[in-house]
Amino acid sequence: MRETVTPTHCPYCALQCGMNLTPAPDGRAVEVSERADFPVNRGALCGKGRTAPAVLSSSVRLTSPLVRSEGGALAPASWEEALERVAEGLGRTRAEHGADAVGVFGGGGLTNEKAYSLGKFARVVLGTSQIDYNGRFCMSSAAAAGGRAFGLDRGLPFPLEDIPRTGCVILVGSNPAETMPPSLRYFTELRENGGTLIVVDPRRTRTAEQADLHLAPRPGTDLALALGLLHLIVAEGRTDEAYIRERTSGWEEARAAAMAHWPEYVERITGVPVPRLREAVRLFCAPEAAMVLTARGPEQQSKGTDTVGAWINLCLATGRAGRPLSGYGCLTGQGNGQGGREHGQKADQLPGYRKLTDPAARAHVAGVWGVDPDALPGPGRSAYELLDALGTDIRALLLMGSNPVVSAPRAAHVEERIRSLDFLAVCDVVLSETAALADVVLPVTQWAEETGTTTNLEGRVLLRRRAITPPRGVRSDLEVMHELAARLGGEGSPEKGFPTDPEEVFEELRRASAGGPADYSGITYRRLAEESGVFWPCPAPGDPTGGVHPGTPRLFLDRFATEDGRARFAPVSHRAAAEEPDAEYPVLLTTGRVVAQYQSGAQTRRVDELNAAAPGPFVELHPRLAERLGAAEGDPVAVVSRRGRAVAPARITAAIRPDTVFMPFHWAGEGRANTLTNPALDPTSRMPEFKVCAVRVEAVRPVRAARSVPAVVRPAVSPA
Ligand SMILES: Nc1nc2c(c(=O)[nH]1)N[C@H]1C(S)=C(S)[C@@H](COP(=O)(O)OP(=O)(O)OC[C@H]3O[C@@H](n4cnc5c(=O)[nH]c(N)nc54)[C@H](O)[C@@H]3O)O[C@H]1N2
Ligand SMILES: Nc1nc2c(c(=O)[nH]1)N[C@H]1C(S)=C(S)[C@@H](COP(=O)(O)OP(=O)(O)OC[C@H]3O[C@@H](n4cnc5c(=O)[nH]c(N)nc54)[C@H](O)[C@@H]3O)O[C@H]1N2
Ligand code: SF4
Ligand SMILES: [Mo]
Repeated sequence: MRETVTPTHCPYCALQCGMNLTPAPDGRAVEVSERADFPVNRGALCGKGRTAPAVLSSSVRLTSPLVRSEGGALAPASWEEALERVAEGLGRTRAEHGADAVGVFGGGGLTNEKAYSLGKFARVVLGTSQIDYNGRFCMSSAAAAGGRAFGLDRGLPFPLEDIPRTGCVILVGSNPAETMPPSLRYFTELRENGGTLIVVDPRRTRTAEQADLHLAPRPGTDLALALGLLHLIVAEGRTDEAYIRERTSGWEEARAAAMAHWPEYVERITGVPVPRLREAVRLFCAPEAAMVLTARGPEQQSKGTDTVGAWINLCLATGRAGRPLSGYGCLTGQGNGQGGREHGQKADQLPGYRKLTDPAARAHVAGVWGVDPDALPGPGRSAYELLDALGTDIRALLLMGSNPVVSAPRAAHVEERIRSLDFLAVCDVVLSETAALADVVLPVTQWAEETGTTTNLEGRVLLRRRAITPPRGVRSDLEVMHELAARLGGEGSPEKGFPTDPEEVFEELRRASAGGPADYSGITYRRLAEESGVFWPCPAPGDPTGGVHPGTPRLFLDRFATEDGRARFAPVSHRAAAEEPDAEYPVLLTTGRVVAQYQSGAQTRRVDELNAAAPGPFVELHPRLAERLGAAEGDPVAVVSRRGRAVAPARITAAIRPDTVFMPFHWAGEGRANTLTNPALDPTSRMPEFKVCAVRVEAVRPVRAARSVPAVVRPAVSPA
């Protein structure tokens, strides 16, 4: 047991707050203390980070592999037996139905080393094209739009420290007060410095409460809203013509599309009054510099890519991108939401943010992996499409770092697909709702028990360090892949290509990423241990005597990463959500998060303090809607969509639009929000429409008034 303090990072969200861990006397538990020297959070932590050590305790986690017996129950088994069963289950499916009948599903919480190894494992060991991950549900629309506009996608093209020094920030569908609390100070400081904050959210969230201006559009109408703002910018002569000429392309088409979106028309679609649109334009255009930041609100829509494109257009038309203290950014979500999307667990991707369809990329990565480029499969299905194909085209699945039974859209259907698999293997730290359906569950080590790198929402690569000894009986995800590669590889077994030492994996990742858009080749564990992270791209110095590359905190200042160096406007027009309210389903449902629970809740629902703060699901609804239903605070209400029915207590608040209800998605069972959500996919990013679907709301008991809402409620909302 070591008495030393280990500086590391939180296991949860993309802020990747720095924290210090000190082992408790038993050498297993750890205590969290402030790590003030890490610049992103300067010691501050939210309740999830502070209580994260609770999930390390062996009483809430898996410490033995589980194998499903003939009788159908999961029972403890040896590692040897469990690994054999997984190799047999995946191997037999591959032999009988072909490599593409084996699927792999990863997660944006996995370290870079794990994400990289998983992508390689799928393509080299299993030979399958069918790999994707939960990041598809997270920021894939922003990634697609960013790539299209700038030629390169990195969540934030600048560090968070730039926020307090800009003039205005529009925060679109982002609730950092609950989803990244320590980041709120950047927005507070912005306002203290005289800058302004605009929040766009159908709910008056804790974040919106801090804003100078809150716009509350109907869910699913952000595209129209952004077009309306651009219309006003043009009409009021606030465009930056010199910038448009010198640094962009595609303006004429984008301008024409925006001009077709009259403010009054946009008010009708969004419910945001024209004077508020004008006020937003004034606040955004007055200062020298400004930013637009999006999160899941506008992105998790069946038109998320175009919607983000429309918000980027605002930055481009006003000369607010690729200039100091200005730009568009996406606030990524999971701990390694950024790195997890760069190193090959996405269906169309190779490490270094390379494209699987690019012959040069295939040749480079195949060279690093020591395989024939022609042997690498092509792109596979996106996450929801992959889950939807389970039990039919895809008959066996290896899942690492996600809990889709709770978090996937149309979850009852996904659960049914998972149950219909011939074979399911899950690596997890706890028995998640998805792991409970597996044929084999492999218990793995977690953050404080292993070393690895993550890349936070700023593109800052960080080192998470092992602080304590894992409990007996668990192994790391890297060890699992090493063992499975040995068993499944056959002749010339490739297990040596799957090192169990994370630093060895990172050294290979450096080479694989070298020369790619997300170039990590100049980053080493040593540097990460000494610096507060390194921003990619960070190429290795060309000549051996050259100095180290400092990394790239700020992108695009000289040119964009497109071929001609210009940013591209997106020629986009408004279109409706996949499901609009009608007589049968007259209300809109949107979904999201609360501060004390994380994602599917697999980890945080095991922490007493967090459960006390957020004990279960709820339906947030406006007093007017509640009155119509005859529902009082805490009464169970049923929310019914074309996919199914969920029941949870009413939480009545004037902070939400009267035509909309909100449910957090952290819980399984009767209150599972994803029983209701619509898997309509964005045509480009394949992002499902988590943020809007049509529902009917019914009082379950006591029934004091009408049983359902009779007509579409469409107020001109003005909660600010
Ligand atoms: N406490 C907590 N923190 C987390 C997480 C967690 O599960 N719990 N998860 C992490 C992850 S992976 C992610 S991706 C981030 C997500 O971080 P956020 O994007 O901040 O979280 P959400 O609650 O999903 O959505 C943000 C807001 O979008 C609003 N919204 C809903 N529909 C619309 C719409 O149509 N338009 C607009 N403009 N807004 C809309 C919702 O009301 C909500 O307040 O959080 C990270 N941090
Ligand atoms: N309705 C609705 N649904 C949503 C969203 C929404 O806003 N609304 N948001 C979507 C978004 S943005 C996201 S990111 C997804 C997230 O949803 P999920 O993909 O389900 O994410 P988690 O709950 O974090 O699941 C991670 C699982 O991996 C385990 N785990 C943690 N660390 C490790 C590790 O190192 N190795 C292994 N093998 N396992 C590990 C955890 O215990 C947990 O069971 O949900 C999506 N679903
Ligand atoms: S804000 Fe995110 S990274 Fe920071 S302590 Fe909370 S969950 Fe962890
Ligand atoms: Mo996410």
